[in-house]
Amino acid sequence: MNVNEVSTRPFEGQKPGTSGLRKKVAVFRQPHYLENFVQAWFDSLDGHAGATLVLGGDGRFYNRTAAQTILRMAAANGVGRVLVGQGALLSTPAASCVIRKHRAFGGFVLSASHNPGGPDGDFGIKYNIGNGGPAPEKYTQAAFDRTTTLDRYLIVDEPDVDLDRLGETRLGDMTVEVVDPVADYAELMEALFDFEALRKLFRSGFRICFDAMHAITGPYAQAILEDRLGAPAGSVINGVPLEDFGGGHPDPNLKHAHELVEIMFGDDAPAFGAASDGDGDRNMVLGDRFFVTPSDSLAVLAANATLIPGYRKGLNGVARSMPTSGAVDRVAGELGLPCFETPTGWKFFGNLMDAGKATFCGEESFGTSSDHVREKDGLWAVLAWLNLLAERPGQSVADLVRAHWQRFGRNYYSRHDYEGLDSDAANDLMAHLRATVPGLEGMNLDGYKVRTGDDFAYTDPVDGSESLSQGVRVIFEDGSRIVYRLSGTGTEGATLRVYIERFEPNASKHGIETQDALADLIAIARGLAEIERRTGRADPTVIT
Ligand code: VG1
Ligand code: CO
Repeated sequence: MNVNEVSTRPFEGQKPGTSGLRKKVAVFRQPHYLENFVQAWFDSLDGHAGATLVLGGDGRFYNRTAAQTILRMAAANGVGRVLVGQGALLSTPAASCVIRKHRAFGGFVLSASHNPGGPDGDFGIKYNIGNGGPAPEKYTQAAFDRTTTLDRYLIVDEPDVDLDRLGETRLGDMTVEVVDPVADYAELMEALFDFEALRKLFRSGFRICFDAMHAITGPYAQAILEDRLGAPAGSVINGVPLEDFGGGHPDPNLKHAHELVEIMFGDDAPAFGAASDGDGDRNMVLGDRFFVTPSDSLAVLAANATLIPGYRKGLNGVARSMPTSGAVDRVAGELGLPCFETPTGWKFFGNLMDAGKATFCGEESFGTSSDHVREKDGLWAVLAWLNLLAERPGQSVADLVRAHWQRFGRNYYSRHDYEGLDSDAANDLMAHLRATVPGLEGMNLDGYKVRTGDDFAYTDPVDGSESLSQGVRVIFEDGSRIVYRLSGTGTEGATLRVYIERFEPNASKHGIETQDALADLIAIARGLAEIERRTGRADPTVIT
């Protein structure tokens, strides 16, 4: 095996964000850029020599090139075996599944998730540890520290591996096994959900529309929903993964999944609609002319979990990210389940799930999953909803959600994103909030009395690690909240996220349009942060 030691110099800014390192493709294509980052991982990890790694990505532009580079570097760094998805494909939840099932040491997932792809789009890479989940902060910090001093990387001088043919090959002293990207994942889904009940549901004429948005979930949805469960042909739309996602923005929300939204809000809509994102970990759930907020989705699934075979015994607990609405907290309260509040990003759920403290976890950003893997899982959420609907014949998605509100109350909830802001202006705005919000305690803002104002800090209940400055919160006496934070996944300027929530126990007031129900708080949120004056933006770019 011919190992080359290539000399290099550190690149600035290789610090992983909320979910790995995300940059423009042009940045990743600079000579040595990807190699440096990957070498920093090998240098900071302990125990990968001779071990098994998993590799795959969402199929976006540069996915294949990056996969070949990582394979050559893995061989040079002494990795024993790499399981790689055919075509260098693996959805994020499938990568997590494969790592766990094959007891791999860890894995690299190539994805920039919901960010646009193509030569002018974004690329990304994240490292997952042996539990199948995103590397916690102590690992990402160590890898980042290493990027700042790196002066060489190791790579073998070997031809490309044929990643389209299933089976084993050698690359230097390392074994490369090309695996079916769908098989292990589909088998896991079959173990959790009542596939027979789902087949019966489709035989009864139940119609769905699943929008894969030309991203990675297409082959998974096709294999599971249409081939195994018998959903009518054509139930999966935009099912062929494309390197640029067909020019779209593979983010399953009401703005970007507009084709699905038109179908579900049009005449003769199917009973159920769903979409997933670039790497398959997000989901949006819709009923016939009805949108389910991700926070409500988590709460409804938690309240009804025992209807699903894999969760018949009940949940150990639930967890949500801090900005996610408190809808699931109410379910936990009533069912007597522990409920955890973590910072934004799936990596914070891993310890809770490993310790058996949380079974269902969710984020307001269209992420829901359980401890079957250690990532959020779009198709899992879709199958969970379908399983509930199969157990509640005659009830629509809207019926289920309205009944849920009636029982637990409704958390009106919305997120307002201000994208592409000047970074300095956005940082100043956050600094202003950090300085002023603690002083608001006890004050009355347009009829809302402030209970607390702080910057969210988290101490992991399992390993005691601390994460500071995870979002500025203004919490009112009636439980309403405004949360501000800057995105850690963008690649251009800064994105300010403002999360607004109000609880409404009274069922006769559950029919208000969300933005109207939150109008007072939205005005307070804009005023407190001086958004227009500081950013020049009168309105958000995306409302979810
Ligand atoms: C966003 C979401 C966060 C999610 C993260 C990764 O992060 O808010 O909830 O975990 O994306 O999701 P941020 O820092 O931009 O707010 V994915 O599907 O992009 O891996
Ligand atoms: Co994603």
